[in-house]
Amino acid sequence: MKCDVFDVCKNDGICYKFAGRDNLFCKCLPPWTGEICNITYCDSNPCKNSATCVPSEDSYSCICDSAFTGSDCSQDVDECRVSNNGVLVSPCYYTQICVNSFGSFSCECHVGFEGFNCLVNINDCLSAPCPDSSTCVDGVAGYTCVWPPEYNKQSSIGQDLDAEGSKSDYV
Ligand SMILES: [Ca+2]
Repeated sequence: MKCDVFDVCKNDGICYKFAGRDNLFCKCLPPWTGEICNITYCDSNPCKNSATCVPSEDSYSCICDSAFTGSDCSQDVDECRVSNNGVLVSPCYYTQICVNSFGSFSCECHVGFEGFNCLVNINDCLSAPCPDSSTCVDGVAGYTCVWPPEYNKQSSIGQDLDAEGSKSDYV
């Protein structure tokens, strides 16, 4: 076999043939390796949980999704126990309950809030609970009907009696 007859070495590897020997030798360009430079250290899928594998000359590294950690991204991140200078920083807003799970977390929202991290104050005015001439101002699990001055009426506060906390999973 001769180097120049076949495209023996893949991925721009350089082919050598030593005088007096039959076999060819490929010098691969990183991150390619193997006899004919057609494999990398990522080919065995060493990174877990949809992580991105980056091959190098003699190894690989994994870039983890934010929900996972560890050199091969196989460990769950406990999003409920992330600390910033020793202070726990919950991803759930307004002191809601955070529940960690493998690859995710969920928040149990207080009454009147919703959304994956309970940041959304449910709009209690959506059902148009106030009389026509007044203006509805959204509150937390409730609303206020505000009357124009010419009506000489006190604002009235309404409560959403059906309101309850919601549980939302972050994915
Ligand atoms: Ca988690």
